[in-house]
Amino acid sequence: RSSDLAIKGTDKVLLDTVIQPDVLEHQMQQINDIYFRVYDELYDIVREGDEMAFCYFSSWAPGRMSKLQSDISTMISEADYRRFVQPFIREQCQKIDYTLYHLDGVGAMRHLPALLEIEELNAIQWTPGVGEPQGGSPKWYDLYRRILNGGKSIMACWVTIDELRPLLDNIGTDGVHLEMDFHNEAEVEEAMKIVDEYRERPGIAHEYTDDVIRIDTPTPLRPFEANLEINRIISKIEGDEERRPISSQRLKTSRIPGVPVKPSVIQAKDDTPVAMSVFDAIVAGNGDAATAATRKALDDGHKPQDIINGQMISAMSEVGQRFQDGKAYVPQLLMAGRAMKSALELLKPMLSGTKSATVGKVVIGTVKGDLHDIGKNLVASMLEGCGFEVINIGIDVPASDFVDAIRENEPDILCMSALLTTTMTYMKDVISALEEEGIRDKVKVMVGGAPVSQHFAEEIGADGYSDNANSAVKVARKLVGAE
Ligand code: B1M
Repeated sequence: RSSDLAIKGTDKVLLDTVIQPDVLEHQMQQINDIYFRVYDELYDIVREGDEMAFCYFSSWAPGRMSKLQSDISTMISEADYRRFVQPFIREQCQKIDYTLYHLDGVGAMRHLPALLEIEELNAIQWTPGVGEPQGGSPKWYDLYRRILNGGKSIMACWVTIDELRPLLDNIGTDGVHLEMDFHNEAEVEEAMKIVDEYRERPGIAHEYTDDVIRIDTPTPLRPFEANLEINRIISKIEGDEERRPISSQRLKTSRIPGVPVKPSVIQAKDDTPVAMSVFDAIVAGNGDAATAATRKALDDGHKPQDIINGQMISAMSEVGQRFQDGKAYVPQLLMAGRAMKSALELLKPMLSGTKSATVGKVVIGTVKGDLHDIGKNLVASMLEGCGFEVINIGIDVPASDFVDAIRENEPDILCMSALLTTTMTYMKDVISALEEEGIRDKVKVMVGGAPVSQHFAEEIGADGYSDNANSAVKVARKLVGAE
């Protein structure tokens, strides 16, 4: 959740999935416990009358309600989600009567099966994310059907008037919440009219025997309407009225048993680090083993530069490729970066002064107004792992600080990252500042981040763009003429 990221810092949370998973689990439980205490106190203040809660996603429920989410879900594997997220989301669903999970972006979609396993979860809100069509697009019909078939309601976001009828025709109306953006009153009325058409039709009668339901309608029903009607009748027959709030007292916390504990370093039986090659140790994200292997390679007579070029850089490329192919996740990339860094420390004193020690120098930062730093840090760590000297100047960086950093460090490349459509435009301001200061031609500019595109990069006059940490290295190498 956002709270975990804010308290500990995202990188630390992600690294702890590998380094100290038990501590992370314990902390997640602590946060959940505090969350419930605060929730109850706030609920008593905001509720009106006996039962009422209102949550961030413009939703109301006749009782305790909450929106749930996990911001790190997009960065971790399914196994890690089941261990570090699912049990805590489950506990929230059990203790809060009405719950709506914010499924954020295509990268989080792989966790849907784990979410659908949470019996007490009521609804899933789908947010497609940057660069994807919004919630009314046919692209998401199958996803909505999967969620509805899994027994949850859905919330489709930013559905347009034109998309409304096709959406309801394809997924029906049962369990469907709509969030729409309107520009004027007429659009609101039109949407209400369309939704009204899909409501229960008057004058429908039915009779049934043990195995046949006969429905009489004044006008023919469309297939989805017939389905809705049949479901309604079956519910009535079975006495299954509307879903009732889940009592918080009735339900107890449950944990998923049998999830294996990950070792923090790969160990031999006698507790000494396994002898690995530098390459394997970095790919495994094992800093101790990477340092030991580097020391051994030096003892065996290998030159520092050969170890870097022959093993370290190719190991980082391997992990980067796995990440790009969806076979490794952010924690693995961070661990590999750390392993590489600690091994590199050993070589640094032997390299100082040699020009060939680095491929090039880079200043990197996330632009002003933007606090997202995980993607930027991954790019930094990949660049570093692949032989660049990297000066990471952090997040929320104003143009003046970029200018100062360039003056001070004289890098070959200035790297800018932005994750918000509202902040990416600031990259242009930075480039303008470089021009005003007369240093634009002294440095190549490379940009990236989820909302940024090749087209945008060209439009603002950047020299390079990449959409992920792995290809960022290739682009950077090209920019410094190393490829
Ligand atoms: Co925010 N957030 N967030 N968030 N957040 C997004 C980005 C968003 C898409 C969520 C959504 O609506 N679906 C949305 C942006 C929408 C938009 O602009 N169109 C959003 C929003 C709206 C917000 C807030 C405004 C929310 C609010 O408060 N109402 C707020 C803004 C705060 C601010 O910056 N001023 C906010 C806050 C946060 C947290 C602080 C909670 C947290 C950030 C923690 C941190 O970074 N320390 C956070 C997170 C984690 C996310 C999501 C969930 C994940 C982003 C991420 O780290 N991805 C994200 C939704 C999502 O993606 N599902 C979301 C993993 C990372 C490895 O990928 O950063 O894309 P990424 O980096 C990639 C590539 O883009 C590329 O390489 C990386 C690795 O392959 N790359 C480069 C990145 N930089 C590059 C530079 C290069 C080259 C390649 O060259 C220089």
